[in-house]
Amino acid sequence: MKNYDHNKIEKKWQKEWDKQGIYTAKNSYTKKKFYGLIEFPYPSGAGLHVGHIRSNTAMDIITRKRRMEGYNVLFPIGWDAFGLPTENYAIKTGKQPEKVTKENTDMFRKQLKALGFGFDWSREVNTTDPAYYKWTQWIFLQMYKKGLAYKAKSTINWCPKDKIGLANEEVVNGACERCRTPTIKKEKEQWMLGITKYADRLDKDLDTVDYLEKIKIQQRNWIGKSEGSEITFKIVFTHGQQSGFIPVFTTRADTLFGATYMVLAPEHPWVTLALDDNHVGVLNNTDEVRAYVAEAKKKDEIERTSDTKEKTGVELKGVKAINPGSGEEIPVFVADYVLAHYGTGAVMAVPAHDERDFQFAKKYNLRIKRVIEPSVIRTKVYINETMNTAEELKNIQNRLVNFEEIYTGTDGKLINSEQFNERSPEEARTKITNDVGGKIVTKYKLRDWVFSRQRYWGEPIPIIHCEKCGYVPVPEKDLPVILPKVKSYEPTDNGESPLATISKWVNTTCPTCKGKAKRETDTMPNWAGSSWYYLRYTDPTNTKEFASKKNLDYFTPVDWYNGGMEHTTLHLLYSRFWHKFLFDLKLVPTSEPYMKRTSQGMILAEDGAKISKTKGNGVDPIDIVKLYGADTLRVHEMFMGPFDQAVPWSGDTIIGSRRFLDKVWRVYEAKLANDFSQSGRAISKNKKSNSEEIRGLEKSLASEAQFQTLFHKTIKKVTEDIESMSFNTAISSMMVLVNEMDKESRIDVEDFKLFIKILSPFAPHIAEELWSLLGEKKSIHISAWSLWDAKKIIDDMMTIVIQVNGKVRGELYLSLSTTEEEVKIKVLQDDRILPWVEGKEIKRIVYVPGRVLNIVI
Ligand code: ANZ
Ligand code: ZN
Repeated sequence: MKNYDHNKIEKKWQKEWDKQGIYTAKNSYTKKKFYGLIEFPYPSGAGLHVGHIRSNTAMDIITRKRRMEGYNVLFPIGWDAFGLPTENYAIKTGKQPEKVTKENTDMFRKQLKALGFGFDWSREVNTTDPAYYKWTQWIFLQMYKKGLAYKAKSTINWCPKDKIGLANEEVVNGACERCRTPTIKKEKEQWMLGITKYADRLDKDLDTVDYLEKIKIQQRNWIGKSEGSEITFKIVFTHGQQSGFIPVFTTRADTLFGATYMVLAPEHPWVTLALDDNHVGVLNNTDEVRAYVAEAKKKDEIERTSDTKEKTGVELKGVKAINPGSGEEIPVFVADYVLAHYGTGAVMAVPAHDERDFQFAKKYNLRIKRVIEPSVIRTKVYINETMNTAEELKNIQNRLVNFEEIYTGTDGKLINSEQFNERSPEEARTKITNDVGGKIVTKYKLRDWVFSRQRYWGEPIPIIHCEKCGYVPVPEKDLPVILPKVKSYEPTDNGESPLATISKWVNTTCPTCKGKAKRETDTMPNWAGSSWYYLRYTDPTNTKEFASKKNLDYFTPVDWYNGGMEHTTLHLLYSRFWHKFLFDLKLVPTSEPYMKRTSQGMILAEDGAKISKTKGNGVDPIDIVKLYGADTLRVHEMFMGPFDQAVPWSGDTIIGSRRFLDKVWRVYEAKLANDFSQSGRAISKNKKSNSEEIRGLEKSLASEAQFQTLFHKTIKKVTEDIESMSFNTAISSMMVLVNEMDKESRIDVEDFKLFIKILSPFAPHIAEELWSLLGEKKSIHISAWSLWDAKKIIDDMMTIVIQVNGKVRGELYLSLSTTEEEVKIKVLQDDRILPWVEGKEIKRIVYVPGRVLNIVI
């Protein structure tokens, strides 16, 4: 008997697949296509760990199934290789980032190949390849031409250690996401991308795609669409003289009459103006306000808006606002819980109906005026009458107590609001907005995207600064603007990119006036290259366009994209934005890039901690491949737990997955290997006595039917489970089946082939080996997917357990239509039962239909 030698088998087939190019997507244009995508990896120096390959394995399984279903499959891979870790490594070692990237991608490629993923390696892309980033720069220029890329002064989060500007999302709890140093705010001219122009479509078009609900929710929250009103308040000096107008953004215009003070963000232009030297005397407490504003600017947004943090603020003494509803004069505060960049940076505070305003009002002793009467109070009597449990009563009472202080709901009617009294909040919202000359507006939390870094290892921004002409885009024929070699990768002390020190590169001539000019030295953020890479895969070597229309029309959109939840709000949103922009230029055929998006749970370290390079708690997949085989690792990855949930890596239980494959091998060896070569069918050859033979045959016919049912049910289950990404249950059902096969005396070779086909996406090497041992010449991975026989799935047999005086003495496998009488006769004739009842008086026979027959003697 031959052993299952994974090392030999896996290497052999990987070579063979490469040679035959079975995973190469064909530019066939007519065949139905399937584009399966995973997030391309960042090739770090640490290599892949077992956590990285969960997503790959899942999409590999899905694309293998699609290939067998007759699709022309595109399942590409590449490298998202610009970014900080490589650059920081270059700074430390002086090694060129290109060299480091090459070494790392070579290592990653080797690892991925050893796992037997069916990637189309002929379409490999690398974001740091000038032939690739030429087109990243080109797309940037198209955005520039449309006014979507612009330079603006903005306060950025600055990491003093990395000397880098960070996007908001790269700041975690007030510290740099990478090095954990607390960030500070810094004013800097930055390139920005106008993603907010697409906010509405990015939100709305989520309705048209099949994303996991939690992904849609996260995207919607990030975009933060909010419909409300803009209402303008008059500002007056204490002595009554008018000073100007300040608009506020509110989602609750119905509560206008309850606005008892106004709050401005510390960065609000009005505050800045009041504090400047030309406006001395506008405020009576300039110093106090100035100090508060300076303090607030140090804090980050999360800290400022945290629910648990005590709200602070300072009154702007010397000015008042006029509530346009009630006409009342109300105080104006500056407080850091109001954000400068949301809405209008100013709010009307309604402490009776807003939680934050309520806390603030309590603290500073401000007037609380109720303008909404909750409907629950009015139904109090009714509730009391129908109340039946003490708990319910208590619940209601609690709510009533809360209402006395603050009510944030919208179920009720207006009070203390003059002509609007008795109206519902819903209705009052528009009525009040119109009455005070406000307007209904939609606001978004989303901000424009800070698109420059002052670092080396990124795409140079293709812009030239001319003394006369201002910003001039690099002519398209001069693309790519190649990253020049530098001596030191260290950012300069004033925070400029190291590119700024290479005067030969920086100094250039203006494409427009031929005068003296300088190149932009900022580079793009690491999200640039990944914003369109899935388009390049369709046509990766095109030198005339980022991809041909023909290929884009055929291969896009991506049919199924799987990736991490951590990329939901950044990469996913950014790439949808770029895609929509390209769609508007008619350069891609659809307005959404990805039809379907799913997400895997994380694989944690064995102790449940996050796998991280610094902790060194990652397991190298190659070690597992050597010991148990890639197929075992793949099965184990998918078997460890539900795909969408986090699971700790388990090195001990991997042996279970290996045993499963061992058993598959053994079934082949024991029941198919010998006979196959002679007759193509395995036949049981054991010599048996006649009666034994007959009973055996009867039994085997019965169990054969039972087996067939299980067999076809398994095909169905695996087929469906792959679609719902329930890989773990697909595997466990195959395990059950293989256990049954192990017990069967014979296995039909065609059945076995159907089985290894459904196993093949999970364990492609062993399946291929067995397939070829069974005489097949073409790869199993391009054979047709197994279909189940619906007729065989209907279970029309029953198993009757036979007991004598309550003790199990055997069982019978009978057609469901067998009557009680027939069952009794069969049992009493059965020679397993006869010895127990012969010569005894049968007192009773108790039959539980379809299950048990008990003979009482
Ligand atoms: C008065 C009011 C009364 C409000 C009430 C709420 C409840 P969303 O839904 O997130 O859009 N707001 C407006 N601009 C703000 C800013 N720059 N910083 C902090 N808060 C701001 O929230 C909109 C509500 O958040 C607005 O409606 C405003 O408070 C506040 F019973 O106005 B509201
Ligand atoms: Zn010029």
